[in-house]
Formats: sequence, structure tokens, C-alpha cells
Amino acid sequence: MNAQRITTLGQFIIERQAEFPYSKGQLSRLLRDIGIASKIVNREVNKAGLVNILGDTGETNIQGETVKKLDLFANEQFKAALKAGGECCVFASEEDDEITTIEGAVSADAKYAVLMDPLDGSSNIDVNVSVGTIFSIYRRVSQEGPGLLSDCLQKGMHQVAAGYVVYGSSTMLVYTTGHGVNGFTLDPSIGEFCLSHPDMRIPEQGFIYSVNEGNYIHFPQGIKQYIKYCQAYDETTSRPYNSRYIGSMVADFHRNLLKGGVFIYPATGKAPKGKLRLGYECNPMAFIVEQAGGKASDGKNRILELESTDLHQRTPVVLGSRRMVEKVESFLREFPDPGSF
Ligand code: AHM
Ligand code: MG
Repeated sequence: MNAQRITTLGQFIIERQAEFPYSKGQLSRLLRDIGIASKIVNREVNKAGLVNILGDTGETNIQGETVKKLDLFANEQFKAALKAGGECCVFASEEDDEITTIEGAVSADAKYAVLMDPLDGSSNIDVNVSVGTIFSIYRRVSQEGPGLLSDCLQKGMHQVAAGYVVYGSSTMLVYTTGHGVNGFTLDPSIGEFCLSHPDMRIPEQGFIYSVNEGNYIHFPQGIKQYIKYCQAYDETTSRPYNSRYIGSMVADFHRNLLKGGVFIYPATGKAPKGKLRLGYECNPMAFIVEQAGGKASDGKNRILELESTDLHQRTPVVLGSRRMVEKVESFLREFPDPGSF
């Protein structure tokens, strides 16, 4: 029997270390820390149906311990791993109103700011649907000591790494450091993420559109028209396209990355800035999709060039296969909304 050569995430990160500018192994250690923490989160996500961990924060379990919601659990795991790892000087998360500065880091010259959505789509856990972790990493712009808010408010184009973990039918970690995108599947028998999807590329044109059509009435004209376009019959462009929407951005994004498609969370009449967050949802996904040959836009502008002024700022987002994103942009130009959008 042939022994198959397996490349683990840890090996891969070390092999690729030379690609990082000024590399002293710090970004590698940071990525490794995130990988390890995600395995702990994965373990708890898998147990979610079995143990009473889904209760509201503040409840006590049978051992008299405080029960935590999984999103808070995940937040604490990642924060603790990054604190202990010593390469992160400031941490920002969907779960925390403010940044967490990391003082007295193990490594005196911690260089990185990390933004995270520790458990995106967490409302789906109760019904056994895929959820995910999203992360975004910058080199600090402040000089020394604990990091500052300004380290977290950089444009997405300055990210040095970004990735996500999808806790699904199998668990996968996908990341980029600006040299393509690679995907690793967790082999539970050995507890390692193993390289399963090297050099991922998103098809230029896909046949899936992913949008919460329940909000149709609130959508901008251009998005309404684009949805009609997706649903129209046209043999030459293989329409109608398929509609697929899980309601977990990581899972929707991951499917479209593999198969080709477009994910849209537009501005709506109710939420003129959209729902999703620039710093820890849209920027990391935009970096990944661009590295895979796709495109990410707010409908007009490149996501990675948007100014970041607020930790929890929202933006409309259209991302996925390049030609599909361009088509959405052209519809938004052709059918502008007077005023509000
Ligand atoms: P969350 O960060 O509170 O989990 O919300 C983000 C999620 C995304 O995963 C998903 O794409 C979106 O919210 C779904 O929103 P909606 O239910 O409005 O379609
Ligand atoms: Mg989220």
C-alpha cells in the first residue's frame, strides 16, 4: 500500500514562511495559534447537540459551572490563544465592543493586529447548520507596546493574512497570506488540518447567486433587477441560475469559492449600510476571493480600498466570481436609486 504524503497546516506554514516579508516566524506562529484554537472551537461545535452549552450566558450547567454561548466561548478561546502566543498586540472581535490591547505579550515585539468574527452565523448552531470563524491580520502601524485602535482600522488592502474556518460536514481552514489561497481539511483521526485544496481558484463565472431574497422588497433597484436577471431563461448564459443561501456567510462563501457564484448582502431600505461588518467579515473574505481570482465590491468600490473608521462598521457587499460581481455592479449603475442607497 502506498503511503500518501500528507502536508499538515503546521508543515505548510513553515514551508511557506519565506514568502513573508521580514519573516522571523512570527506570522507563522500566529497562524498556528489560530489553527490550534479553531480545533478547540470545532470540538465544542461538534458537541453542541450533546451538551448543554447552548444555554444563554449566565445559566449554570449540571456541574455548577457557568454555561457559555458558543460564540462567547469561541471568542475567549481565540483571545486566550493569541494572548498566550505573544505575536498579537491588539485583538478586535464582533463579540467585543472595544479592542482588547495585549500588554506584556510573551514576545516583546508583538507585531500583529488580529480582527475576528469568532463564530459567524451562530444562530444556525441550534439547527445543526454550518457556522464559521473569520480572521483578518494586519501588521501594526503603531510603534511599540500594546496595540491601538488605529492598528485595527487599516484598509483591507493592507491585510497580511486572512482566513476562515468552516465547521461543516467536515471542518476546513482556508487562508491566504497574499500568495494564493490554500484549504486544509481537519482529519479528526489525527487531529490535524491537512492540505486538501491547494491553490484554490474561483471560477470567473458561476451559476449560483446567494442573497436573502426575503428582503427583496427592501433591496435597491439594481439588486432587484439583477435577481430578475438570474431568474430569467437564457440558454446562452445557462440561466436561470441556482439560488443557494444558507445564512452563514462562511458556508455560503465557501460553496461559491469552490463552485463559482456570487454572494450579495446589499444595502436595504431598513439597513442602508447593509448588515455585514467591514473589518472582520467583508475585508478578510474580499482578500481571499481576490487571491483566488474573484472580486469583492460594495456595489461600486473595491472592498479592500474602503476607509475603515469604526471597528464595527457595516458595508454592503457583493463578492465571488469576477464576472458575476461585475454584472451586479453594472446593474447597480444602470438602475440607480434616487437618494437612499
Ligand atoms: P452574525 O455575525 O450575527 O452571525 O451575522 C452574520 C450572518 C452571516 O453569516 C450571514 O451571511 C448573514 O448574517 C445572514 O443574515 P440574514 O439572516 O439577514 O440573511
Ligand atoms: Mg458575523
